Amino acid sequence: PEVCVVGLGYIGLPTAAIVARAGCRVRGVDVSREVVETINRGEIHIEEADLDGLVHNVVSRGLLTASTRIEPADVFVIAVPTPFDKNHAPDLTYVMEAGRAVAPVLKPGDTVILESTSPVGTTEQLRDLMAEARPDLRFPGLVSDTPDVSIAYCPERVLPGRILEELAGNDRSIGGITPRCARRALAFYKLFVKGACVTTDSRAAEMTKLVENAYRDVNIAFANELSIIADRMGLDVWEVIRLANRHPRVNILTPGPGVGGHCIAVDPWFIVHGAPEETPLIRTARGVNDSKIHHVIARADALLAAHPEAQVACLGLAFKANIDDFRESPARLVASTLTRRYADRISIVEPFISELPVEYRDTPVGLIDIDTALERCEILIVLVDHDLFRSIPLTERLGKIVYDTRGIWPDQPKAVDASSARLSAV
Ligand code: SAJ
Repeated sequence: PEVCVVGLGYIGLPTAAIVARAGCRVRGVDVSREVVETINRGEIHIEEADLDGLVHNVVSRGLLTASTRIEPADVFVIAVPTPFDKNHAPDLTYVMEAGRAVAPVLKPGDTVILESTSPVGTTEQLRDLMAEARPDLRFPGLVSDTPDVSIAYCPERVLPGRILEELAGNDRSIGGITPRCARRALAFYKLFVKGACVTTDSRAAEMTKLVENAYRDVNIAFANELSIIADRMGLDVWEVIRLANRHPRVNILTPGPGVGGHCIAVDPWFIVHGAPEETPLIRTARGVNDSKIHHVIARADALLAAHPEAQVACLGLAFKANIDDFRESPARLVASTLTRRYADRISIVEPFISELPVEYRDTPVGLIDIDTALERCEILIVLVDHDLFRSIPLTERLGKIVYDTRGIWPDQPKAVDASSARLSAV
């Protein structure tokens, strides 16, 4: 089939590239002219393992082309952002705009698949919008006879940093507006997915995606709450978790400076918004994870105030290890808050950038490499568990005052004075 992927971001571009590798002719569509030009040169605008080689390959073989215009195809995959507004209500503007743009080129036999994380009922709303735009076509769920087009929801569930591997390897839930729609979408995913493809209806598939990320958020909240409790009690949370996880049915996740990224910190709100009275646990977990950032800021602030002469290195700005993605990053918020208070003695180490973000423009804060930080700084604040930081041996950290919010250096001796001894246990 000819495939059109709408939205060439972290999900759309890798999907377009993998579908093209499977031998389909793919047109990728994006509103950004710059993104389109970059891809048509065989280059990429995001950092993701092995994606550059793959895109270069499929573009040079003519299998993938990018454009700002949607044109007729057999399968449309919509992978645009679904942010939330200031009241945590889902903002479906981009999804509906994509539907509005696809509708005019639809023809009988086409399949439209929504992949964007969406609140329950969105796929049906998308169907309604397209049905209104195209009264000449029969849409699924609205007619008793065979519809002209198929519409399905199939959420991505790939992990940034492992996108290509997981796009092909992970199982997929494929939710059709009708079972026939699900079968049509299934035939498409079978072209490039090696994992199991399980069919269901669109509402169940929408909820499944939200539930996966809410599950993760709730479990990280448990770990983060434990870290605050352990700090209060003067315990080493990493040791407690390591010991508890030896139980065959216990698997506590890893505390950190908070939950970042554009998925886990966002998707639980879509469930809360859909059932406000029935979601005390999910809502509280969000609150715990958000407040962990402020706990870390307060602890770091106390440490810096207790050592007024010390040079400080903040290690990492990304929202998690080994990626260049800074969206909703707790590390970035911690570092910029500390910068507002202690700009003259803070430096940042972030191997995934060559220039500090805008908030540092009028500050004396510098971006330094890890060797310079180890030479120059007495205080190290670990905010991201990049492999580069994890690999620093104890011999190079001896004598440093360390606040390790990610638990990457379990062998670090506790600092001598009371305030930092408690800190190193956080
Ligand atoms: N984090 C912790 N402790 C942990 C695990 C994660 O503090 O034990 C933090 C990370 O540092 C990061 C945030 O949580 O700030 C989220 O990181 P993540 O690696 O758990 O997840 P994401 O946001 O990169 O990707 C998630 C994945 N969902 C699940 O694992 C259920 C991925 O499979 C989804 O496709 C993705 O969201 C998405 O797009 O929805």
